[in-house]
Amino acid sequence: MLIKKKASWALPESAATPEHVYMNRRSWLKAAGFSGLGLASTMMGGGMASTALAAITGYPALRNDAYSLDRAITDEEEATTYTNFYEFGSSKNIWKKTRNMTTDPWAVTIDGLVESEMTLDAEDLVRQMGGLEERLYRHRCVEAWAMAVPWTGVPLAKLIALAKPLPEAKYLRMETFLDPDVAPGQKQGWYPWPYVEGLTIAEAQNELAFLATGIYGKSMPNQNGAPIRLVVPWKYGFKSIKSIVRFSFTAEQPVSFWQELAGTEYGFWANVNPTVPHPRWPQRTERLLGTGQRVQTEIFNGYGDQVAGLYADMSFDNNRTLYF
Ligand SMILES: Nc1nc2c(c(=O)[nH]1)N[C@H]1C(S)=C(S)[C@@H](COP(=O)(O)O)O[C@H]1N2
Ligand SMILES: [Mo]
Repeated sequence: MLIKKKASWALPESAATPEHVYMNRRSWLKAAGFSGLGLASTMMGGGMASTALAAITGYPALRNDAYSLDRAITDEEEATTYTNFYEFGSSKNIWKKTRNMTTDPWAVTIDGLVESEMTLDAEDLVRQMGGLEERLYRHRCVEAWAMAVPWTGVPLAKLIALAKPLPEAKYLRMETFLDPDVAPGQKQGWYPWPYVEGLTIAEAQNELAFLATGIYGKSMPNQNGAPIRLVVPWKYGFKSIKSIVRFSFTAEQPVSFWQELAGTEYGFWANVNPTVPHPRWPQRTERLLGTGQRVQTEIFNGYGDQVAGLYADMSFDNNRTLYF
């Protein structure tokens, strides 16, 4: 059939849809087992289809204004090109090396002391946990650099509700993928791969604990921990484990990656505290990425109102390991 005038619906989808919606629609179609132009162009015929698909993937998500910042949002390019991801090397400039990582599909296992053990695709998990929201959070690396970014994701408490931990479960242990062919850093045998992190169940249920699937209103770039990573903004950045494949509920306190490597420098708790120096450098101030500015570091990274109660029974002054 001869098409005389190209109708708007015959435009390539990328021209008719904002980039982030288009990209996510494609990944949704792929996850749902659909491929090829035929279906995509049929579905984009009506406004309904694009609305429905955008609602499933959820970008850009509505911002939850309960989490506001007292500082400017970090430049996007800065936050997505200056990253810590030791699986791909120990430098901050590894973002290009993460391109070989395939994050769709992505199997996530929930196991251990739970009523409902399960393995499911990350996208499915997110759908089961409910809708995405955006939050502005600070991030403070133990190396004394900091940023402020819009994360998109789901409260971690929703994963706990889904898993239904047994009464004996006291901790949540999280693990990153292990695949040295994709992540050359994992060929370096002196590191205790895979990357592991942990929280108490109470910490994991705190309103601030967040599972992020996106940043800056788009799905997560590989280098920032696609497709799903933890964000716990009151703790030093190394607790915010990237590219998670397993959530295990345990009775014993998990030993985290950095703790196993250097327990006197990086402990289980790792709550941000300017008054307790790291054994090799002070923590009083932090450098704001991309600005040249240095500002005071705050206790719990400024989130004391939300989290100080978690540690009320613990003696911080007498136990450095509450920080490192
Ligand atoms: N799997 C994994 N997760 C990780 C890391 C890592 O090397 N591997 N680095 C951590 C550290 S030290 C920091 S500061 C943050 C950095 O997150 P960003 O690169 O998105 O800023 O990720 C954390 N999560
Ligand atoms: Mo870090």
